[in-house]
Amino acid sequence: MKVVHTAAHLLHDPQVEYESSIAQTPFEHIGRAEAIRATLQADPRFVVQQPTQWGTAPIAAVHNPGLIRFLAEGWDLYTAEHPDVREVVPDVFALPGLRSKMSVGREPTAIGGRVGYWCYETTTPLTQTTYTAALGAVDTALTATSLVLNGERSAYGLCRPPGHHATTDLYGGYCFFNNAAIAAHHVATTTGTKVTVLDVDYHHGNGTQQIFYDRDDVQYVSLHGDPARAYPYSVGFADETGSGRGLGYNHNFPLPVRADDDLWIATLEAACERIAAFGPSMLIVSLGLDTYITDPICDLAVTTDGMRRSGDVVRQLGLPTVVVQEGGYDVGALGANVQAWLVGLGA
Ligand code: Q9C
Ligand code: ZN
Repeated sequence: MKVVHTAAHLLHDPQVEYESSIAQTPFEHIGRAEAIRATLQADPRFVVQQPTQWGTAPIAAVHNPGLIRFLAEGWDLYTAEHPDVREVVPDVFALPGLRSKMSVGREPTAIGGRVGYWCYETTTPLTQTTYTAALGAVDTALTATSLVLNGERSAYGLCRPPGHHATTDLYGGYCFFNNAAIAAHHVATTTGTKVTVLDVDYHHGNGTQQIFYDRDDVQYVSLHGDPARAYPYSVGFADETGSGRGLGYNHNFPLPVRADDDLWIATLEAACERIAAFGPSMLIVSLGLDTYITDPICDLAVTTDGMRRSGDVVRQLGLPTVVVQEGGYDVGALGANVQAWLVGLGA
């Protein structure tokens, strides 16, 4: 199986995240992607290549151009006012409740206000070179996608930073641009065919769901920790089924604490029935390994063999498949878990 990877991810290397009211070493760090690359490079079933560059047009087809502009210039403008800052985090969030009944949302001119207009939480710091790394992750997803469009049965994009929490207008959840959604939109619009995004990260992909919620050409199917207890808290409930033309094309499968391999696989099989009924031309998998039994920030109980079985269930759909890396924070097991999943898929 072809693997797409770029060293550009090393340019996103924040030293601190504010999580659970504590400043701590980030869970999402460069060692994650390096661990995955080392495992796959040592396995002759995988061949690693670099992405080509796609520019910002495919990103602007999915995201607000204002978000792209902010990520491109935000660090420079912020540190011009605050020279000692190494990573930018919002301190005021432009929540709709602040202006409800009174005003529409308007991007502030002050850089301190702009951060909280485009970012919705505190664990996604913007560093001097984060924008370049985020572009590299998009390039990685699109290059893996083009390999499959050109006839590969499957390909894996080792995207970092991840993407599925980034909405049309907002970044957060370690995500800047929604790599999987950009790839899915690219396929749907350039081929005129239906595409499914299957999201198996522990966390609900609120960004991907939001981007496609009112569309009938891209189906979104997600298994995740129940948002009543799990990040991103706001969406991911089973009664969110799409709106307008998109009604019936969004499927959420929230799971209880400590869900094990058998419950996970049974739920994945139910999800795959929805995919088969939709009949897409291509599958984009948002692959998070944070469902793993010893993941430090999640609470499901999937094993490495459960990862292999997951890939095998998806293989049985018989669809051209692009796998895009999302989360997974037990770094000691991360390479083996990605490898098991992709071997199950047929690497
Ligand atoms: N105390 C991905 O797996 N922090 N993102 C949650 C809860 C953000 C996870 C804070 C978790 C984001 C791609
Ligand atoms: Zn996750």
